[in-house]
Amino acid sequence: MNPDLATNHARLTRRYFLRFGTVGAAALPLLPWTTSAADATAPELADAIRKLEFLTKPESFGTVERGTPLPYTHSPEKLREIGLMRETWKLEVVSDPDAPAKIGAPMSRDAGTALDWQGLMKLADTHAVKFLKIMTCNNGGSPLGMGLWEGVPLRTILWQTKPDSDLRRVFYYGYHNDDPKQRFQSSLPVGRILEDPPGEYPVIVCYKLNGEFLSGKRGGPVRMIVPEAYGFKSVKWLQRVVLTNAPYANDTYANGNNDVDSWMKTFARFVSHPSTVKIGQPIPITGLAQVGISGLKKVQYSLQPVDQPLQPEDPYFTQATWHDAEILPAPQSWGGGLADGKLPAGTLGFDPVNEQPKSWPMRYSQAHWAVLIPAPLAGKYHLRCRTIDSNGVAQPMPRPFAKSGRNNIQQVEVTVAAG
Ligand SMILES: Nc1nc2c(c(=O)[nH]1)N[C@H]1C(S)=C(S)[C@@H](COP(=O)(O)O)O[C@H]1N2
Ligand SMILES: [Mo]
Repeated sequence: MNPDLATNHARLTRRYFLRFGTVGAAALPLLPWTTSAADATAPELADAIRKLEFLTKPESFGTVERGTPLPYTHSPEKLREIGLMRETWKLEVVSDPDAPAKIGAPMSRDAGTALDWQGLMKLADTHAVKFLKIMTCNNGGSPLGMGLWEGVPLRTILWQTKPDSDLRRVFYYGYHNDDPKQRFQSSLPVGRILEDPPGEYPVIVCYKLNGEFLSGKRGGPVRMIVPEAYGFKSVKWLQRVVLTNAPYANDTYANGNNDVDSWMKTFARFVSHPSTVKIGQPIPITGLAQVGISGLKKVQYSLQPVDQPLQPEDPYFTQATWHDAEILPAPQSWGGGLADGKLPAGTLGFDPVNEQPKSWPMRYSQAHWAVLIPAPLAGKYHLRCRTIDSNGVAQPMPRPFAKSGRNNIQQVEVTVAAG
């Protein structure tokens, strides 16, 4: 790459980010991020950053759903009958007849011991937790939405069944029109439910997204949320948990050739970029990075003239010239429809006193990033972005296989017009 471009880039980046963190929030009442975006040298980038919203409004989420009809589209009478309204919802937690776990107190509809909404809310009074989690389909090109999820740890409910022995795995599924072919199920090792590795959040039986009760479309009244996993583990319209001595996964997604034991991966995507700029103009770029199990150290971009292709034997573009973008700090206003844009007190991962994140970026969440690319020569370019995780590994390594979560390097075309 043109060495002038690199030097120029360093200078511009320094100037651009000189005021990073020094601009008072008071001076930027409308900006969700306290960054150098207010710098008059880059109004285009300031505009693009202003448009970023950290949390996704529930109605703006992408959706992956199955069912004919979709369960939440039934009439209100039918929804009441099938337990897809809060007043009639019930959760069964029972032993697997095919590989029984020994439990002392099954929670079943037949015995009248299933957990109902009131029971769940009673548990919520003392056990509710909330945390940030990005929802991503492992087969999707980019995340479906970023949420603040609230629920009761599944283990709190599991212990109520008085499990004794022969319990190795937990199967679970939701309402499926009483048609076995429509059942969408997932599973976890029981150890993951009973114990959270340090720094990890519990698997929750979830009833709120961004402070509001879950809509039917988002999986309400109650869905599972598995913090570190791709979306298929977070079963919607949850009604049945089966405690089993079976040692294997029975996930519906296993039938689709998916890796059902994949932690979320770290990868970058563009949010905004121009497709054409005039010569002499810098290129304002914004993006997001999903923060997977190995964290996020850097986001980088590369601008490669289309007529100077890289070696075909370098599918991950490791030989390209990569420059750092700026990872934005935690937002001042979280968006997503939260009142005042504020996260509620007690959100996991935040300091209870100063209400700031204990670390940033946070795993299984996202970070936004931005960069103003110095004006390049006229021509057509491939613009790419990638992450470097906290182990120093560049995307799409260390796990490049698509069926454990799609994390290919994104490429877009930008034209720098001569006249
Ligand atoms: N009951 C049920 N739960 C489900 C699904 C489904 O089809 N039925 N799809 C799953 C898949 S594959 C994904 S990626 C996530 C998507 O969650 P969202 O639609 O709330 O964004 O929901 C999961 N939970
Ligand atoms: Mo999915």
